[in-house]
Amino acid sequence: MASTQDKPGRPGLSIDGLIAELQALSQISEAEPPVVTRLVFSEADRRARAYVKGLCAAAGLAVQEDAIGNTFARWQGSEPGLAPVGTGSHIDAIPNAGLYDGCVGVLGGLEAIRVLQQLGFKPRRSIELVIFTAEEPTRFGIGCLGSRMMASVLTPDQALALRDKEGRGLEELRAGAGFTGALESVALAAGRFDKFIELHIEQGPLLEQEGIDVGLVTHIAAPASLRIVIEGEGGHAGGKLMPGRKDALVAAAELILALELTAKSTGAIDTVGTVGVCEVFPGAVNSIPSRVRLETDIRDTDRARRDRVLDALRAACTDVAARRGVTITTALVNADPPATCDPMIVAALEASAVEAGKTCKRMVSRAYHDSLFMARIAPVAMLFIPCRGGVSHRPDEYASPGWIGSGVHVLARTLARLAS
Ligand code: HGY
Ligand code: MN
Ligand code: MN
Repeated sequence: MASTQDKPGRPGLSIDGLIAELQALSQISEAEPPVVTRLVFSEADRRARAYVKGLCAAAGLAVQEDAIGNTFARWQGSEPGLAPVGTGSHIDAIPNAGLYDGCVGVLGGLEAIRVLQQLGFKPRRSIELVIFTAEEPTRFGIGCLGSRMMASVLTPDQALALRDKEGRGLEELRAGAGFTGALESVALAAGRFDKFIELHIEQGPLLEQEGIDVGLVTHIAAPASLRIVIEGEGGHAGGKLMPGRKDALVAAAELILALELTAKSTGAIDTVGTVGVCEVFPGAVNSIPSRVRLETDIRDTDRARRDRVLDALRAACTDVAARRGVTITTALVNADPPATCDPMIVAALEASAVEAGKTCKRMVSRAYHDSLFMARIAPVAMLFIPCRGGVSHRPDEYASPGWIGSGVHVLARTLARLAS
């Protein structure tokens, strides 16, 4: 059971099929391949879901979907009354993304199940593959919609209030994708899963730099997102002289720089701040911007340090508004606590890595993942594999078959351990 780079002559189980499936999934995109864009509830998302569900059914898994499309593919264990061991991730992708983020955890999780089936393993606890709806924040501005609702971190009413850029809500979009049922039914009770493990690319450079096969995640950083709307006076770019202008975009520029400076000056390398969305109105070259919307992303492994950056950014808004005579309003989209992975599962992953002859190290996850919310209802851990140059959220994101094979190998051994 291992990667395509098995030792010569050893009857290993190749993952060539998995690599082909990852490539096939990447072709299901709203953008021209190799660029992957796959927004939740888009036509591409629907086709991608159908493709993966087909693979699960072909593996003999019982597939179910909840009211917003979280998908559960179960390999029935010999004791069906026991809570299953879960694994999985997401297949939605931000614009201009790569093919490995999330998909390695879904198709790699499926491959781990198939390898165990081929080896004749019989699980006592069921093993359940999960495909989470809307891990990425692109559609509704908040990440992990599916796992937040599963963990009751986001209520049905809060979810119903979400809107995408075209003003469409969850009800319209989920119905359009064929998902019905009471939103209350998405919430899972604690204990629904005995344990949960997510396989994912690191989305950072450490494993590749240090030549380590797999990462054992001990903590998942705490993400926060603050929406900032700046309103000025606008006006004619030629007729309105510089004195007395109330230019919303120049005010926004000050805030963008303030976020960068604050994130850099906490004294901790784990603090990060990003402004990934800057929407300018009216967006005409000869019109002074009258309204700007900024979506900011602030993270840290330490919640209090992260919240100090949030507070500093709010203070900068007050200062810039007063000095420039613009109106600035802020809204906190989310400010989640970090998650601690379950030491027992981390130890099981480590034991599996050693058995498989793979090198490993404990590390934090700077990206957030659905495991951040699964940790509210089950013991979780994450297994990282390297990605080239640490690159992610770009079309040149890449994980080698050897790296993927190591991740699948260690995951399969650990699932077998936990499901026995
Ligand atoms: O942004 C994140 O950390 C994740 O990739 N959605
Ligand atoms: Mn991502
Ligand atoms: Mn991801």
